[in-house]
Amino acid sequence: MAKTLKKLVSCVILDPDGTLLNTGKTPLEAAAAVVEEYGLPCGKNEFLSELYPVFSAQLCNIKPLPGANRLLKHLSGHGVGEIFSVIVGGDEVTSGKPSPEIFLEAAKRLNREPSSCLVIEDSIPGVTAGKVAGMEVVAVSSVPKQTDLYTPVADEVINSLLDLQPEKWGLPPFPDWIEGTLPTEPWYIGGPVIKGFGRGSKVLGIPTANLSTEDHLSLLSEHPSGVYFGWAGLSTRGVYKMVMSVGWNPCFNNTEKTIEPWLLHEFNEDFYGEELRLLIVGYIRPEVNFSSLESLIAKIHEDRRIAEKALDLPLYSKHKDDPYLNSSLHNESNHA
Ligand code: ADP
Ligand code: RBF
Ligand code: MG
Repeated sequence: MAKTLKKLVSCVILDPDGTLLNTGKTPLEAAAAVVEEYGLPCGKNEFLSELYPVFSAQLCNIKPLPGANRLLKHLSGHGVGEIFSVIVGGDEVTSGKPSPEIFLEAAKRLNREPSSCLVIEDSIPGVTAGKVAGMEVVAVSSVPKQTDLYTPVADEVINSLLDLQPEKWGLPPFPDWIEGTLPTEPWYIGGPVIKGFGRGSKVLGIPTANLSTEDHLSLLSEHPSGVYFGWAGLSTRGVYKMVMSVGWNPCFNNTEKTIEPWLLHEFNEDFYGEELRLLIVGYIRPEVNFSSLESLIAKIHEDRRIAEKALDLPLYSKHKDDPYLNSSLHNESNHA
């Protein structure tokens, strides 16, 4: 990964509403907010019916976003702040974003120059407010496939907090990356192998065993798109190393978020219809829109080498014995 130093900062300003928590709005309230925020050319009901399947979990749950707790722990552990050295409420300023007021007030209370503050924001008005305040701004894209919306204003656009590199801003690097991988809270997904786009083996020479996406909408929306790895169990065959992408495969501009696991083993035949169990234990990188198929293929092979090696580390290899992978009960769904 390129580690270009962008600019030195000494504090970080976050909006817990967008970046850390998705506070408990009703789906309709959340839809109205999104329609308004992005000036979408549709009504909130229309938006809800079309996009609710994509956003359902993100819109109204109250879980911190992936990577948020890790970020807070990291920052507070390095004296970049207690978890929140100062808090400025939206009701303590006269104008909301895109006015820079709330960020300037935060800088003032932190006793910092705006130029030494890094704002992490997921909304476009928020990104604008940070820049107008004279701060460095990392945009965490909250609208799938719409990262370009942020590019003109933000200093950097990332897909999720998993991709934040504090060292680019002169802050201490995350200590948990190991051999090119980031350990994640393990997550589980499984079901019968279905037909995919018929592209993996044919176009890339890389078969990916697809699972139904409709059955796992909320699970898929909880996890940022990107390349992950872990263990794969096939009920009648065994447990294998696995590397996969989650997302819209930007090289092919898919409209559906899919999960594309490549089992790191040579099989003599297809296994459509068989029960596939995946235990995902780590993250490698965001999805990329490569300019050629060759560079996509080369990158996937690099992902494979990284995953193969990392999965031998005790941290990851211990999960190989998880009973979820071996259990051959087809409709047991205690994890999925
Ligand atoms: P599809 O678009 O239908 O998913 P692919 O070209 O991606 O087709 O091939 C995936 C299929 O190939 C899987 O469903 C599985 O039956 C088979 N397959 C054979 N070897 C592997 C492997 N190592 N990893 C994943 N799938 C494999
Ligand atoms: N597709 C992309 O468009 N961009 C990627 O960065 C990308 N990375 C992948 C990494 C791995 C490990 C795998 C298995 C697939 C990846 N793909 C990526 C998905 C690939 O496009 C997909 O498997 C095929 O399109 C088959 O549907
Ligand atoms: Mg496939």
